[in-house]
Amino acid sequence: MNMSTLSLRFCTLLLAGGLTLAAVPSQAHAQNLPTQRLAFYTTMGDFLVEMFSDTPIANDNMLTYVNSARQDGNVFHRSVNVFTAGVDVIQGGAFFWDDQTRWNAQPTDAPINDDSEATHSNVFGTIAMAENAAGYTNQWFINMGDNSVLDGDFTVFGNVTEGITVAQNIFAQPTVNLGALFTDLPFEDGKNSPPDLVATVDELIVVDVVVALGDADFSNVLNSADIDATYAQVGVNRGAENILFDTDRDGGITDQQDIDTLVRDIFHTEYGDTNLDGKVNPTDLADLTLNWLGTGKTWAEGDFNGDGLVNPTDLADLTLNWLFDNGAAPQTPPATVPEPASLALLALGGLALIRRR
Ligand SMILES: [Ca+2]
Ligand SMILES: [Ca+2]
Ligand SMILES: [Ca+2]
Ligand SMILES: [Ca+2]
Repeated sequence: MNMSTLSLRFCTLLLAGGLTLAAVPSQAHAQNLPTQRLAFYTTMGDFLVEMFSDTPIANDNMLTYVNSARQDGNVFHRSVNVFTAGVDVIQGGAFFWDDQTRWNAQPTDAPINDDSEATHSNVFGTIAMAENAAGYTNQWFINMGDNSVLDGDFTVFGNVTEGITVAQNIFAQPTVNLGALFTDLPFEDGKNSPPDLVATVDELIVVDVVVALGDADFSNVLNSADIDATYAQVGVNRGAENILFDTDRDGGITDQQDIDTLVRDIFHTEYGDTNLDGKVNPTDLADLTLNWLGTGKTWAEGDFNGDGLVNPTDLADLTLNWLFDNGAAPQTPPATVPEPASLALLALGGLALIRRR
Protein backbone atom coordinates (compact mmCIF):
# COMPACT_ATOMS: atom_id res chain seq x y z
CA MET A 1 0.00 0.00 0.00
CA ASN A 2 1.49 3.32 -0.93
CA MET A 3 0.90 6.62 0.81
CA SER A 4 -1.82 7.86 -1.48
CA THR A 5 -3.70 4.59 -1.15
CA LEU A 6 -3.49 4.85 2.58
CA SER A 7 -4.60 8.47 2.47
CA LEU A 8 -7.58 7.51 0.41
CA ARG A 9 -8.42 4.70 2.76
CA PHE A 10 -8.03 6.95 5.75
CA CYS A 11 -10.36 9.51 4.18
CA THR A 12 -12.89 6.80 3.56
CA LEU A 13 -12.62 5.73 7.16
CA LEU A 14 -12.99 9.32 8.23
CA LEU A 15 -16.21 9.55 6.34
CA ALA A 16 -17.39 6.42 8.08
CA GLY A 17 -16.24 7.20 11.58
CA GLY A 18 -15.17 10.82 11.65
CA LEU A 19 -18.28 12.09 13.33
CA THR A 20 -17.75 9.78 16.26
CA LEU A 21 -14.10 10.69 16.45
CA ALA A 22 -14.90 14.37 16.30
CA ALA A 23 -17.15 13.94 19.30
CA VAL A 24 -14.23 12.84 21.49
CA PRO A 25 -13.50 15.83 23.69
CA SER A 26 -10.11 17.35 23.08
CA GLN A 27 -8.11 18.16 26.16
CA ALA A 28 -6.45 21.48 26.72
CA HIS A 29 -3.04 21.43 25.10
CA ALA A 30 -1.19 22.66 28.13
CA GLN A 31 0.18 20.42 30.82
CA ASN A 32 2.24 21.91 33.56
CA LEU A 33 4.48 18.89 33.82
CA PRO A 34 6.87 18.47 36.69
CA THR A 35 10.44 19.30 35.94
CA GLN A 36 13.63 19.27 37.94
CA ARG A 37 15.65 21.49 35.62
CA LEU A 38 15.58 25.26 35.29
CA ALA A 39 17.28 27.30 32.58
CA PHE A 40 18.57 30.72 33.68
CA TYR A 41 19.10 33.24 30.89
CA THR A 42 21.19 36.16 32.10
CA THR A 43 22.74 39.19 30.48
CA MET A 44 26.12 37.51 30.92
CA GLY A 45 25.19 34.05 29.62
CA ASP A 46 23.04 31.10 30.50
CA PHE A 47 23.23 28.30 33.02
CA LEU A 48 21.19 25.27 33.96
CA VAL A 49 20.11 24.27 37.46
CA GLU A 50 19.09 20.74 38.29
CA MET A 51 17.01 20.60 41.45
CA PHE A 52 17.44 17.78 43.96
CA SER A 53 14.67 15.22 44.28
CA ASP A 54 14.62 15.41 48.08
CA THR A 55 13.92 19.13 48.39
CA PRO A 56 10.30 19.26 47.21
CA ILE A 57 9.27 22.29 49.26
CA ALA A 58 12.04 24.48 47.93
CA ASN A 59 11.58 23.12 44.39
CA ASP A 60 7.85 23.74 44.33
CA ASN A 61 8.39 27.19 45.74
CA MET A 62 10.97 27.99 43.06
CA LEU A 63 8.70 26.67 40.32
CA THR A 64 5.83 28.80 41.64
CA TYR A 65 7.92 31.92 41.18
CA VAL A 66 9.33 30.73 37.85
CA ASN A 67 5.93 29.84 36.40
CA SER A 68 4.47 33.18 37.40
CA ALA A 69 7.39 35.01 35.74
CA ARG A 70 8.50 36.46 39.06
CA GLN A 71 12.02 35.18 38.52
CA ASP A 72 12.25 37.11 35.25
CA GLY A 73 14.08 40.40 35.06
CA ASN A 74 15.59 40.26 38.54
CA VAL A 75 19.15 41.36 39.10
CA PHE A 76 22.03 39.71 40.85
CA HIS A 77 21.81 42.13 43.74
CA ARG A 78 24.51 40.70 45.99
CA SER A 79 27.97 39.34 45.33
CA VAL A 80 30.25 38.72 48.28
CA ASN A 81 33.39 36.72 48.85
CA VAL A 82 35.05 34.86 51.63
CA PHE A 83 37.41 37.74 52.40
CA THR A 84 34.70 40.33 52.99
CA ALA A 85 31.77 38.20 54.13
CA GLY A 86 33.14 34.78 54.98
CA VAL A 87 31.39 33.12 52.06
CA ASP A 88 31.57 33.18 48.25
CA VAL A 89 28.06 33.87 47.01
CA ILE A 90 26.11 35.50 44.21
CA GLN A 91 22.49 36.16 45.06
CA GLY A 92 19.32 37.12 43.22
CA GLY A 93 15.64 36.44 42.73
CA ALA A 94 14.07 39.39 44.52
CA PHE A 95 14.66 42.82 42.95
CA PHE A 96 14.36 44.36 39.53
CA TRP A 97 15.26 47.74 38.16
CA ASP A 98 12.98 49.92 36.09
CA ASP A 99 14.53 52.97 34.50
CA GLN A 100 11.54 55.08 35.61
CA THR A 101 10.61 53.60 38.97
CA ARG A 102 14.16 52.46 39.85
CA TRP A 103 14.40 49.61 42.37
CA ASN A 104 11.39 47.33 42.75
CA ALA A 105 10.78 44.26 44.87
CA GLN A 106 9.12 41.30 43.24
CA PRO A 107 5.84 40.40 44.92
CA THR A 108 6.25 37.40 47.19
CA ASP A 109 4.03 34.70 48.57
CA ALA A 110 3.91 33.58 52.17
CA PRO A 111 7.28 32.23 53.34
CA ILE A 112 7.89 28.51 53.02
CA ASN A 113 9.39 26.08 55.44
CA ASP A 114 12.83 24.80 54.63
CA ASP A 115 13.28 21.13 53.88
CA SER A 116 16.18 18.79 54.30
CA GLU A 117 18.35 21.76 55.14
CA ALA A 118 21.18 19.67 56.46
CA THR A 119 21.13 17.03 53.72
CA HIS A 120 23.02 18.91 51.04
CA SER A 121 26.13 20.92 51.72
CA ASN A 122 26.76 24.44 50.46
CA VAL A 123 29.61 23.34 48.24
CA PHE A 124 30.77 25.04 45.07
CA GLY A 125 28.16 25.13 42.31
CA THR A 126 25.10 24.48 44.45
CA ILE A 127 22.08 26.75 44.72
CA ALA A 128 20.24 27.43 47.97
CA MET A 129 17.22 29.32 49.24
CA ALA A 130 18.19 32.63 50.77
CA GLU A 131 16.35 34.06 53.71
CA ASN A 132 15.03 37.57 53.94
CA ALA A 133 13.22 39.27 56.80
CA ALA A 134 10.05 37.31 56.08
CA GLY A 135 11.80 33.97 55.73
CA TYR A 136 12.29 31.86 52.62
CA THR A 137 10.42 33.39 49.68
CA ASN A 138 11.94 34.22 46.30
CA GLN A 139 15.63 34.75 46.97
CA TRP A 140 18.32 32.24 46.17
CA PHE A 141 22.10 32.19 46.08
CA ILE A 142 24.71 30.22 44.23
CA ASN A 143 27.66 28.96 46.21
CA MET A 144 30.80 30.08 44.39
CA GLY A 145 33.14 28.39 46.84
CA ASP A 146 33.00 25.90 49.69
CA ASN A 147 30.45 27.56 51.95
CA SER A 148 29.81 24.54 54.12
CA VAL A 149 29.91 26.94 57.06
CA LEU A 150 26.34 27.72 56.02
CA ASP A 151 25.17 24.11 56.24
CA GLY A 152 22.06 23.68 58.32
CA ASP A 153 20.91 27.25 57.87
CA PHE A 154 19.68 27.23 54.28
CA THR A 155 18.01 24.70 52.03
CA VAL A 156 20.43 23.69 49.29
CA PHE A 157 18.04 22.58 46.56
CA GLY A 158 20.08 22.06 43.43
CA ASN A 159 23.25 22.16 41.40
CA VAL A 160 24.40 24.29 38.51
CA THR A 161 24.95 21.44 36.08
CA GLU A 162 25.80 23.51 33.00
CA GLY A 163 27.18 26.99 32.54
CA ILE A 164 29.02 27.25 35.85
CA THR A 165 31.59 29.42 34.05
CA VAL A 166 28.82 31.97 33.52
CA ALA A 167 28.23 32.08 37.27
CA GLN A 168 31.96 32.31 37.86
CA ASN A 169 32.20 35.24 35.48
CA ILE A 170 29.37 37.03 37.28
CA PHE A 171 31.12 36.34 40.57
CA ALA A 172 34.31 37.89 39.17
CA GLN A 173 32.67 41.25 38.40
CA PRO A 174 33.28 44.31 40.58
CA THR A 175 30.73 45.48 43.13
CA VAL A 176 29.68 48.83 44.51
CA ASN A 177 28.07 49.82 47.79
CA LEU A 178 24.76 51.57 47.23
CA GLY A 179 23.68 51.09 50.83
CA ALA A 180 20.53 49.51 52.18
CA LEU A 181 19.91 46.20 50.41
CA PHE A 182 22.61 46.83 47.83
CA THR A 183 25.85 47.05 49.74
CA ASP A 184 27.52 44.51 47.43
CA LEU A 185 25.86 45.15 44.09
CA PRO A 186 27.74 43.58 41.18
CA PHE A 187 28.15 45.44 37.88
CA GLU A 188 29.37 44.04 34.63
CA ASP A 189 32.84 45.52 34.50
CA GLY A 190 33.05 48.59 32.28
CA LYS A 191 29.31 49.06 31.96
CA ASN A 192 28.71 51.09 35.11
CA SER A 193 29.02 54.81 34.63
CA PRO A 194 29.29 56.58 36.93
CA PRO A 195 30.39 53.63 39.06
CA ASP A 196 28.42 54.47 42.15
CA LEU A 197 24.99 55.00 40.58
CA VAL A 198 22.54 53.02 38.53
CA ALA A 199 21.21 54.98 35.57
CA THR A 200 19.79 52.24 33.37
CA VAL A 201 19.13 48.54 33.67
CA ASP A 202 21.91 47.90 31.16
CA GLU A 203 24.44 48.53 33.92
CA LEU A 204 23.15 45.67 36.04
CA ILE A 205 23.54 41.91 35.73
CA VAL A 206 20.03 40.71 35.04
CA VAL A 207 18.44 37.28 35.01
CA ASP A 208 16.27 37.97 31.97
CA VAL A 209 14.20 34.84 32.32
CA VAL A 210 14.10 31.58 34.22
CA VAL A 211 12.12 28.78 32.64
CA ALA A 212 11.63 25.10 33.15
CA LEU A 213 13.88 23.21 30.76
CA GLY A 214 11.82 22.52 27.66
CA ASP A 215 9.75 25.69 27.82
CA ALA A 216 11.13 26.77 24.47
CA ASP A 217 8.47 29.39 23.84
CA PHE A 218 8.97 31.01 27.27
CA SER A 219 5.28 30.65 28.08
CA ASN A 220 5.95 29.46 31.64
CA VAL A 221 4.08 26.26 30.95
CA LEU A 222 5.37 23.11 29.32
CA ASN A 223 3.13 22.50 26.34
CA SER A 224 3.14 21.35 22.76
CA ALA A 225 3.95 24.89 21.62
CA ASP A 226 7.42 24.22 22.97
CA ILE A 227 7.83 21.42 20.45
CA ASP A 228 6.70 23.74 17.67
CA ALA A 229 9.12 26.39 18.91
CA THR A 230 11.96 23.88 18.84
CA TYR A 231 11.04 22.67 15.37
CA ALA A 232 11.22 26.30 14.25
CA GLN A 233 14.89 26.25 15.29
CA VAL A 234 15.87 23.10 13.39
CA GLY A 235 19.04 23.77 11.44
CA VAL A 236 19.95 26.77 13.55
CA ASN A 237 23.20 26.76 15.48
CA ARG A 238 22.86 29.01 18.51
CA GLY A 239 26.18 28.07 20.06
CA ALA A 240 27.33 26.18 23.11
CA GLU A 241 24.96 27.93 25.51
CA ASN A 242 21.91 26.82 23.54
CA ILE A 243 20.09 25.30 26.48
CA LEU A 244 16.49 25.37 25.30
CA PHE A 245 16.83 24.35 21.67
CA ASP A 246 19.79 21.97 21.89
CA THR A 247 18.27 19.57 24.36
CA ASP A 248 20.69 16.77 23.49
CA ARG A 249 23.65 19.14 23.98
CA ASP A 250 25.51 18.21 20.82
CA GLY A 251 27.12 21.59 20.34
CA GLY A 252 24.30 24.04 19.85
CA ILE A 253 22.75 22.74 16.66
CA THR A 254 19.02 22.08 16.73
CA ASP A 255 17.89 18.98 14.89
CA GLN A 256 15.46 16.10 15.10
CA GLN A 257 17.42 14.54 17.95
CA ASP A 258 16.60 17.58 20.06
CA ILE A 259 12.91 17.16 19.35
CA ASP A 260 13.19 13.51 20.36
CA THR A 261 14.93 14.49 23.59
CA LEU A 262 12.31 17.11 24.34
CA VAL A 263 9.42 14.72 23.79
CA ARG A 264 10.93 11.77 25.62
CA ASP A 265 13.31 13.03 28.29
CA ILE A 266 11.56 16.25 29.22
CA PHE A 267 7.91 15.65 28.45
CA HIS A 268 8.21 11.91 29.22
CA THR A 269 5.91 10.92 26.43
CA GLU A 270 5.98 9.71 22.83
CA TYR A 271 5.04 10.92 19.37
CA GLY A 272 1.32 10.84 18.86
CA ASP A 273 0.51 12.25 22.28
CA THR A 274 -1.01 15.48 21.05
CA ASN A 275 -2.19 16.61 24.47
CA LEU A 276 0.99 15.58 26.30
CA ASP A 277 -0.89 13.65 28.95
CA GLY A 278 1.57 10.76 28.75
CA LYS A 279 -0.76 8.51 26.79
CA VAL A 280 -1.26 7.87 23.09
CA ASN A 281 -4.89 7.02 22.75
CA PRO A 282 -8.16 7.87 20.98
CA THR A 283 -8.10 11.46 22.18
CA ASP A 284 -4.87 12.02 20.31
CA LEU A 285 -6.12 10.17 17.28
CA ALA A 286 -9.14 12.45 17.30
CA ASP A 287 -6.88 15.49 17.21
CA LEU A 288 -4.96 14.07 14.26
CA THR A 289 -8.14 13.01 12.52
CA LEU A 290 -9.71 16.42 12.80
CA ASN A 291 -6.70 17.96 11.11
CA TRP A 292 -6.06 15.19 8.58
CA LEU A 293 -4.37 16.52 5.43
CA GLY A 294 -4.42 20.01 6.86
CA THR A 295 -1.59 22.48 6.38
CA GLY A 296 -0.04 24.93 8.79
CA LYS A 297 -0.74 22.61 11.69
CA THR A 298 0.97 22.30 15.06
CA TRP A 299 2.22 19.34 17.07
CA ALA A 300 -1.01 19.51 19.12
CA GLU A 301 -2.94 19.17 15.89
CA GLY A 302 -1.13 16.02 14.82
CA ASP A 303 1.90 17.34 12.93
CA PHE A 304 4.47 15.27 14.76
CA ASN A 305 7.38 15.85 12.37
CA GLY A 306 7.04 19.62 12.28
CA ASP A 307 6.56 20.00 8.54
CA GLY A 308 3.24 21.78 8.95
CA LEU A 309 1.29 18.95 7.32
CA VAL A 310 -0.84 16.31 8.96
CA ASN A 311 -0.47 13.24 6.81
CA PRO A 312 0.44 9.54 6.81
CA THR A 313 3.91 10.17 8.18
CA ASP A 314 2.39 11.63 11.31
CA LEU A 315 -0.14 8.87 11.47
CA ALA A 316 2.72 6.39 11.46
CA ASP A 317 4.19 8.03 14.54
CA LEU A 318 0.89 7.81 16.35
CA THR A 319 0.30 4.26 15.15
CA LEU A 320 3.63 2.95 16.32
CA ASN A 321 3.11 4.41 19.78
CA TRP A 322 -0.55 3.49 19.98
CA LEU A 323 -1.66 2.90 23.61
CA PHE A 324 1.68 4.10 24.96
CA ASP A 325 1.18 5.00 28.60
CA ASN A 326 3.93 6.51 30.73
CA GLY A 327 2.04 5.59 33.88
CA ALA A 328 1.49 9.15 35.05
CA ALA A 329 -1.66 9.86 36.97
CA PRO A 330 -4.51 10.73 34.64
CA GLN A 331 -5.25 14.44 34.49
CA THR A 332 -8.59 14.04 32.74
CA PRO A 333 -11.38 11.45 32.73
CA PRO A 334 -10.45 8.18 31.01
CA ALA A 335 -10.47 8.30 27.26
CA THR A 336 -13.10 6.45 25.30
CA VAL A 337 -12.48 3.08 23.73
CA PRO A 338 -11.38 3.41 20.10
CA GLU A 339 -14.03 2.60 17.58
CA PRO A 340 -13.47 -0.39 15.28
CA ALA A 341 -12.77 1.76 12.24
CA SER A 342 -9.98 3.55 14.07
CA LEU A 343 -8.38 0.31 15.16
CA ALA A 344 -8.50 -1.03 11.64
CA LEU A 345 -6.90 2.12 10.40
CA LEU A 346 -4.18 1.94 12.98
CA ALA A 347 -3.41 -1.63 12.12
CA LEU A 348 -3.14 -0.72 8.46
CA GLY A 349 -0.98 2.27 9.23
CA GLY A 350 1.34 0.23 11.38
CA LEU A 351 1.87 -2.30 8.65
CA ALA A 352 2.15 0.08 5.77
CA LEU A 353 4.28 2.87 7.05
CA ILE A 354 7.93 2.99 7.90
CA ARG A 355 8.87 5.12 10.79
CA ARG A 356 11.16 7.97 9.93
CA ARG A 357 13.32 7.60 13.00
CA1 LIG B 1 5.84 26.57 26.75
CA1 LIG C 1 21.21 19.20 19.16
CA1 LIG D 1 -2.51 11.90 24.89
CA1 LIG E 1 3.74 16.26 9.47
